[in-house]
Amino acid sequence: MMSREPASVVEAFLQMSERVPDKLCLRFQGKAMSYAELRRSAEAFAAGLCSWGLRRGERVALWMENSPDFLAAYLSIHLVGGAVVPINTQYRQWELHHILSDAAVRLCFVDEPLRPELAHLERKLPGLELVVETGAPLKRFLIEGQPYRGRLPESEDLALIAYTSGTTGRSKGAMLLHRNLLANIRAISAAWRWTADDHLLLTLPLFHMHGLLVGANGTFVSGGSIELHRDFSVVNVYDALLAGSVTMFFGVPTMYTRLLAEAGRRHEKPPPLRLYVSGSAPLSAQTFVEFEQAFGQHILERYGLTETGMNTTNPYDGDRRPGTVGVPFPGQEARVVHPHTREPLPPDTDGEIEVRGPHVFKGYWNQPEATAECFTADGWFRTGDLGHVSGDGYFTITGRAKELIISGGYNVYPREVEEVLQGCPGVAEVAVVGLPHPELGEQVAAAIVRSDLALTAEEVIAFCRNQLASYKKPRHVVFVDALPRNAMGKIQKYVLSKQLGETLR
Ligand code: MLC
Ligand code: AMP
Repeated sequence: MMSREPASVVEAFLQMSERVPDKLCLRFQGKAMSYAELRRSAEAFAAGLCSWGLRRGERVALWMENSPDFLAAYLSIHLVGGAVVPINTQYRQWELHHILSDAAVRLCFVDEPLRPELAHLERKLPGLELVVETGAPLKRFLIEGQPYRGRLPESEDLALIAYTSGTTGRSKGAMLLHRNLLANIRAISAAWRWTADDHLLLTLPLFHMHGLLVGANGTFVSGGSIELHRDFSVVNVYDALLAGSVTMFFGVPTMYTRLLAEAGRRHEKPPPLRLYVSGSAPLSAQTFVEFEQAFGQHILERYGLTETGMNTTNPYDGDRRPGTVGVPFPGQEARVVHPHTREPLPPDTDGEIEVRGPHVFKGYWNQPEATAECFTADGWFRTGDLGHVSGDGYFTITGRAKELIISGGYNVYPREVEEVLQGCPGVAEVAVVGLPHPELGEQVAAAIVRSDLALTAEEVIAFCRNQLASYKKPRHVVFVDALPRNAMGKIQKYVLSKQLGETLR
């Protein structure tokens, strides 16, 4: 049917499903799905969406845990020309209301247990016309047996709005086009030698870039397969590695720390994989070395961002240097510039990392000013990450210009937590910082000046959990008489981090 060069990942997937219909695409909870079966499932979603009246360009949210339905829904939204808005299943009222209203989502697919959380919000979201929960309502929504014959998305069409970077307290929607996703996954697949023989163990959440745009997209364009887990359980992952059919594993550093601990509890060592990849947060050189000792393999570390997908990677062949994030993917550029003059810096000099290439997003949804600010005149994207590049081209990330806490590979923007805690009864002032954590990398800590001295740390945490994703709650709450401020009255976060760090010891 189709022979043109695919303009989107979904088109590449359709071509694959025609070329190798019976090949394994996905295994989930012991059940296997071929390319043709996943396609049929995606077409049932697509027919449901068309019959309901979804128009091209409209946004559909996915608020679901990992499952074949997630992937079928994702593919179907692209089939019919819609844009996917993936939402972290830990999000609560504050994040949900913002994302669903900001992106003007018309329809949301949701896991049945999460449905009540949305029920509270629906009357405040008149634009959200339909919520389809898994189980019987989803079965009624799907229209089986209708191959999709409509127009496929073009490369310039909007594929996805991913919410990120809440530097202003509210997250911004990063708009990724089909051509961004396709260019990036082609570069990744080439760099990592991804082939149809690969079987990827995927336990990362599909509602974030790492799981969806690397793990799933890479499989669809290479013709490989996924061993999909609902979430990361170290025991299940270790068992799956021992079983021997997996060729690749992608994780965040916390997963590797847990795998190391698990290896210490087991007698058997998994057979070697073709590739272990780490990203989304810094992998310590210590974990890299310990993993080599315990598993006999060099983890390949790469560096990415929601706005850009994957930027740099350690080499597949050659020197994987611990503590570095490697070199730009093929066809993409990266450089280090002076944070103020924006002039490129010589090797080994710290500055801000900028990236450019076909993978870089179009801009922030409905935020022309924020979009203009993050690009230079000649198209470089300012990552907000600090670092340097070696004489032979390896990038190292040394810090962040943006205020961001990365806990277990999840991003927490202090401003967002501060805004929520500011509304907590008994809180007069609050400042949130990241402190080191042995397993999560960083943890959220809050310093609070109370207006009600009876307020407890437990109440603060409970308040936060009701409003925000649970991983954003402070793990450490310290009540102080005053926040450290400079002469201009600005809170000195570095002083606070030091003070709070001392209270933790
Ligand atoms: C869960 N919890 C966390 C947490 N994850 N707390 C802090 N940081 C985290 N990362 C909390 C929950 O809120 C809950 O608290 C308790 O821990 C147990 O929850 P859980 O679901 O059982 O957690 P667990 O399975 O242990 O999760 C840990 C994890 C997970 C590492 C497997 O966080 C994870 O999957 N991280 C990967 C995130 C990811 O994909 N990032 C990529 C973003 S894309 P309570 O109090 O409710 O019990 C990106 C770009 C790029 O950054 O470069 O890739
Ligand atoms: P997000 O906003 O979720 O896309 O997170 C992107 C941020 O994660 C980047 O700006 C980096 O700060 C961080 N990040 C991703 N990969 C790495 C890595 N390998 N090492 C250090 N930081 C990373």
